Amino acid sequence: MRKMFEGFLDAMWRDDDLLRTTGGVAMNTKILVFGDVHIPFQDEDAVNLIFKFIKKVQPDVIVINGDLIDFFAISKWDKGLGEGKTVKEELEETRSFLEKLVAVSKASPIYYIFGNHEIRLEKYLIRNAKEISDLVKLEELLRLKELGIIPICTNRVENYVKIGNWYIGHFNRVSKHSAYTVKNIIADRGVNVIQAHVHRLGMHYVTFMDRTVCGIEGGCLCDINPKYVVNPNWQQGIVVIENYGHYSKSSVQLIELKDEGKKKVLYFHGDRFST
Ligand SMILES: [Mn+2]
Repeated sequence: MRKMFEGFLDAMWRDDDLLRTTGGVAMNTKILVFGDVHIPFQDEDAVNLIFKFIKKVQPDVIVINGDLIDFFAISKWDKGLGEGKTVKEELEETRSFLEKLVAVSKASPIYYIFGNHEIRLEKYLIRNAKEISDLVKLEELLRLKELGIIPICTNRVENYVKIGNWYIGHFNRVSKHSAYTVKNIIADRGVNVIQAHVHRLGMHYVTFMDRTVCGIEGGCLCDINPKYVVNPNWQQGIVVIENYGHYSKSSVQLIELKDEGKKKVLYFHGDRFST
């Protein structure tokens, strides 16, 4: 059983925790959430656009919301599709992505939530080399500590972080249509969620007697026409939470990545970002 990671699941972020982390910048704190890059099946243009966005906007906190790496070679799926990158090559590409992220960004903390694809490594080891499975850890293979990136990997089913009143995670739930997944998560759990995993964009709100709850599906940054899926119902995007002094008053934006001719484009506060 993997050691609990410093109790992050239990840790409640208080506003002053973030104030400390961001050097006392209470106003206009920005949290960027993106996920499902699926290296080596990333959309290079989408990834380059996000790096450009980060460089300019400089979020205070970044959450990589799972499935950054695909681990195709050790999946249970059929490998006869000619995709063929080795685990080592995938790890090297993922490490380069993280190095670049740290180079362009001053964000602190940067969380890396382990999605079902990261968990593939541990499951593979347990199936095939159980006796030494606890000797190999993705966070160590990627040398996350050296980069100052915090892995969230306490659970083999799903992982999340709680920042303010937002639960940001790679929840183990999928529905067929946009926003249906978060509709179901909200119904079960009654909290604000930002879900990765489904590769769709969607928002769903419910107003209860005492509060309004919001669920967001944040899209993906992978190639949305890969060889291994036919005509997937996927969209690319990111999420930005902006906090004006208190989380309960935070504003959240779902930002779609668009194709304009051969360019990948997104709009944020009237600025146009383009590859
Ligand atoms: Mn996933």
